[in-house]
Order: sequence, then structure tokens, then C-alpha cells
Amino acid sequence: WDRCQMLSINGISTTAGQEQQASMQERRVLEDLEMPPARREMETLFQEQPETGNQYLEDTLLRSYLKTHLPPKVLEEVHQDLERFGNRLLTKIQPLSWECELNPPVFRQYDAWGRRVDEIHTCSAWRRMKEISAEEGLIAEAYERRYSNWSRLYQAVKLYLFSSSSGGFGCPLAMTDGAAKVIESLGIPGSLKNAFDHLTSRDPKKFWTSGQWMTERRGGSDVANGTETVARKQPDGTYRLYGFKWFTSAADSDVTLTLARIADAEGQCTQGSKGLSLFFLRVRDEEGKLNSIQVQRLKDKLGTRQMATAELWLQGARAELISAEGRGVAAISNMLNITRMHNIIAAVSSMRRMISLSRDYACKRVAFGKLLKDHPLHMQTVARMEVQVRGAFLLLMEIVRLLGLAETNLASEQDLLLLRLLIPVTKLYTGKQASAVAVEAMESFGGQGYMEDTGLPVILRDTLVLSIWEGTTNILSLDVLRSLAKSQGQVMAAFLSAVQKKLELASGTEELSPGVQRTREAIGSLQQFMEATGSEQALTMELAARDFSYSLAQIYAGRAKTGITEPWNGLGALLMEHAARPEASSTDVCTALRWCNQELCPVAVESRRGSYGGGAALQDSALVLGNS
Ligand code: UCC
Repeated sequence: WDRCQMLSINGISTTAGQEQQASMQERRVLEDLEMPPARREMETLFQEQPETGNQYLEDTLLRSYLKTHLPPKVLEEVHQDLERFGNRLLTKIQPLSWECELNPPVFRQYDAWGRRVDEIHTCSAWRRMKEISAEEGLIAEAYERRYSNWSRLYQAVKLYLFSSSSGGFGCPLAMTDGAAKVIESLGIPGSLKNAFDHLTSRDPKKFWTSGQWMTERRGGSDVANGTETVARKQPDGTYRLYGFKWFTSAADSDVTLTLARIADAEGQCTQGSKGLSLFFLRVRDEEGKLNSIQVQRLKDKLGTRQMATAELWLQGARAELISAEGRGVAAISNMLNITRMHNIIAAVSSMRRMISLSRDYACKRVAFGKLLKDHPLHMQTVARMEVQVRGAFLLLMEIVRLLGLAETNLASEQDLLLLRLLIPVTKLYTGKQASAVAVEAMESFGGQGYMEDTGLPVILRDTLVLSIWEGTTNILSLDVLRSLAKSQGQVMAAFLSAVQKKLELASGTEELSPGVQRTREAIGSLQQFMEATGSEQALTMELAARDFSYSLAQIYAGRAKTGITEPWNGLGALLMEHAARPEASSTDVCTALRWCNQELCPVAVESRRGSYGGGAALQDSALVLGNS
């Protein structure tokens, strides 16, 4: 597994001996000379490979966003680092990413002499990704806060650039960030100080990654009823965990957070959410021996094959209780909100990569006597994807901007409410968007998009998980409702008042007035829907949850800025705000207007169609189950 294969421009070159390769090349040249010209031409280059350059320098939206929002001094430093990082990604990190794909982890359960070893071997490129993550401060940056509230945004931008070249390493980083966040939110207790230092270290030798073991055999979404793992208290105050974890992503991680039910003196446990507590544990000891854990097998996944996902038996794993007893779900939700943010980063990053490759291909590939870029229908298709990724990118930036404010105690009450709402809304929305964009972009390469050795199917496979892990679309839609209920509607009030205020001030920008008008109408429809539904109609809200969340995402991504003369650190940084900057380009304006031309409030449309009434639920069941 260490002998990683390298993907060359023309395909895969193996690690066969160089002498052998040279003699093969010689033979091919001789064969070429003997070949009739027609065949010789056919066997030479057909098409140019799509490529990207320095992803940071090529990303005009990212650069204009940073220029607009970051204080000049911060921008200067960050710009230099991102340009350097963009070059490193292109020349060093992308090839490693291929190596990770070509050398997936291998599980060895027994050694040659029958001893149980449970070794998960990862390739050297994967291990190098871990070192690079530390060197680049991909976790550390967010916790050092050298740029105050902008540190979180800066970290997210680096992760956004890294994600599509990371060979799946974005996954352990997401959980590492989540674990660091939980520990920080607990006030970094003495017993976890060492772990926090390792998780946020820039030293590759010291850097640890974390897992997030939440899913058990009985369920991944319904954690409250699916968790069977039992924790037994030890005389020294630690616990031993007994149970079975069904999906453990990045099982080569150093530490993990996990949920379990504490058994009382009679061995009884409280069922449901109130019985769950949160634990921290080291996966291996100093000598690399597993912490009373057995690996049953590695999962055979559609994508993210670079990363080891395992089934694990906990057979008395020593762990530390880190939440109040019975407050496990509430405590781990700090981790969930961070890993969901990473999910959004991965979604936007994969869309950006697919579209960048598609754009490059359009400038190289000739069909029907002209370049693809000169075919209007082709360009319309790519432009529609571009509008989608731009909206998604600005939603991501809004979240990390708000998170940065929250983490430096600069957030208002309204910022906090918006952040709580926007994380599930954006996670569910971008997860679906990314899959759709990846499939559409794949088509723009014709049959080549379907070929494994172009690498494009890898991006598609890895993107498809983004609507599943960290909460499926429906579970996240219900989380949106949870945020409404828990805040007694305050998150919605914060959302609506922010949007309304921005629209009032933005309506002076002539070119954007059709977009402002459409957004106003969408908000009106949303309000009407909410008034008509009322909180007592739980079934209606449940049926509407997905369309409702989509409506929030679409309205927020397209909403307008507060006014041209205002400083750019206020609420609202999305497509219309971006388009209303004094230095905005015509592309910015066109993107904002196109975004607003889509149906911004699908929940109102579906409600008018009667999609959420009790009768509709019965009809849905009859349709699916075949009952008349
Ligand atoms: O682990 C996985 C794969 C790892 C790979 C990581 C990759 C990351 C991306 C990488 C990109 C490259 S996948 C497994 C992930 N599992 C989930 O996401 C679970 C999905 N299920 C849910 O989210 C459910 O909604 C649950 C588990 C949260 C529902 O549990 P409960 O117990 O029924 O929920 P309750 O009773 O409503 O909430 C319990 C408490 C409440 O607080 P209190 O008690 O104070 O009222 C809630 O307000 O938890 C609070 N809470 C939250 N708080 C629940 N959810 C949240 C939230 N999102 N934010 C804040």
C-alpha cells in the first residue's frame, strides 16, 4: 500500500522498473514507424485534458469577497498565504490526492501467525495529508484567532481550497475541528488540555485527528433510540465503554468523541435522548495498541474510498465523561454544527472544482467545428451551474463570518439566531446542489466524464455522500424546525427582519430592482405560508420542512445589501449585496438577477397546490405503498 501509483497526464503510469519502461517506449516508437499514417494519427493525442491553475488566483468571487470584507492589513497577509497555498495545492497536494484515491486503506485482521492485530494501513500520501494539514494550520488557524473574528473565515477559505484536492482528508479534519470546538466550549478542562493542544497543533509530529462515533446498528439519524453502547464507571472515575459502532469515519484517527448510556449500580440505563452522555477516548495507547477496541471490518463504500470507515466493537474501551450525564446530544451538537459547516465547505469546493474543469474544457474542446465555449447552449448550461455555486459560496461565507463573530464574542443576538438557522439550511441545500452540479458538470465532458482515469467520477462519488452524512436532507429540515421551536420563532423573526431591512435599503440600486422585487414577493409568500400554517399544525410543518428550508436558502442567498454607503461588515453579504458593491462587475449583477429568477419560495407554491394537507400525506403513502 505504500507503493503509491502516480497518475500522469496521459493516464496511469505504474511503478514498474525504469529500464523496463524505457524498452517499452523504444518498442512503441519502432511500431509507430512501421504503422500506416492513418493509424498513427489515430493513436496520438485526441483531446486536451481539462486543468485548473492556482485555485485561489482563479477564483474571482472568492478574491472579490475577501477584498470587500477583510480589513486591509488582514487581507494583505491572507492574500500572500493563499497565493502560496494555491501553488502548493497545484504542484504538491493534488498529486497526493490521486495517490490516496489509488491506494485506499487496507485492513489486516490477523498476522501471519494467527495473532489478532486489527491494523488499518493507510498510504503514505494519506499520512502526508495529515502533516500538511498541521503545517498549514487547517485546524489551528480557527483556534489561535490571530485575525480575531476573521480567523474562522480564513480557515474556512483554506479548507475550501484544500477540500477538493485533499484525497478525502477533509473528513478527519471536519471531526477534528468539531472535537476541538466541543473541548473549547467546555472551557478546555485540565484533563482535555493535552488533547486540545494536539488537535489544534501546527506541528505535524504532534497533530492529532479525531473521530465522531455516533452511528450504531439501530440507526444513524435517530441517535436517541439507536444508541446501545453502555458506559460502566470505574473506581478511578473513568468509564469503560461496551458496544458496537456501525460507521466510524476515518477510523485511523487518534482520538474520538462518542455517545453512550451510563449504567447505574444495577446495570440499568436510561433510554432515549436523556440517557445519552458524551465521552472522549484515545483510540490507541502510546505503543499503538487499540484501547480495548476490535475492528470488525472496513466499509465498502460508493465513494470517499480514500478514507477508512470501520465497524468497531468497544470491549471496555477506557473513556472520559465530558458532558453532564444525560446531556450527550446537546453537547455533541457543537461538534455537529462544525462538521456540518465542513460539509458545506466540501459541497461548495467540489462544485467549484467541477465547474472550473468544465470551463477549461470548454476553452479547449472542439465540436462541430468550434470550441465548446462558442456553443451558446453549452455555455448556458455551465452558466446555470456557475450561478448555483456563487449562491452557495456566499451562503458559506455568511456562516463562517457569523461563526467568527460568535467565537470572539462580537455576535449580536440576531447573529447567533441566524447562525443556528443557516447551518442546517445551508448544509441541506448545498448537499443537494453539489450532487446535481457534479452530475451536470460530468456531462459537459461527454463520455470522458464517465471515465475513471480522468478522475471526474471520483469527484462525483465523493460529492454524493454530502447529502447523507452529518444528517440527511430530511433530518436537517427537521433540525430547521427544531431551531424554530426551541427559539419560539425567534430565529425566523431574526431572518425576516434582517432580510426586510436589507431590501428596503437596497431598493435604491436601479439595476437590481427586478431581483429586489422578486425577493420581496418571495418573503411575502413565505410569511403568508407561516401565518396560514401556524405552529399547531405539526403535520403540515413536517411535510413542508424540506421545501420550507429550500425557500430560506434561496431567499437568503439572493437577498439584498443594506445600502451602498454602509460598511461591508453588516449583515447580508449575499448575491445582491455582492452585486451592489460600488466595484461590482456586470457578472455580479447578472448572477444576482438570475438567482432571483428561479422560484425563490417553493414552499408557498407547494402549499397552494395542497401538498402539505393531511390528505396529501395519505395520498403520498398510497402512492408509495401501492394502497388504493
Ligand atoms: O458521523 C458521521 C460521519 C462522520 C463524517 C464527518 C464528515 C463531515 C463532513 C466532511 C466534509 C468533507 S455521520 C453521523 C452524523 N449523525 C448525525 O448527523 C445525526 C443526525 N441526527 C440528528 O441530527 C438528530 O436531529 C439528533 C440526533 C440531534 C436528534 O436527537 P434528539 O435527542 O432527538 O434531539 P433533541 O431532543 O431535539 O435535542 C437534544 C438537545 C436539545 O437541547 P436542549 O435539551 O437544551 O433543549 C437540542 O436543542 O440537543 C439540542 N440540539 C442542537 N443544538 C439538537 N440538535 C442541535 C443542533 N443542530 N444545534 C444545537
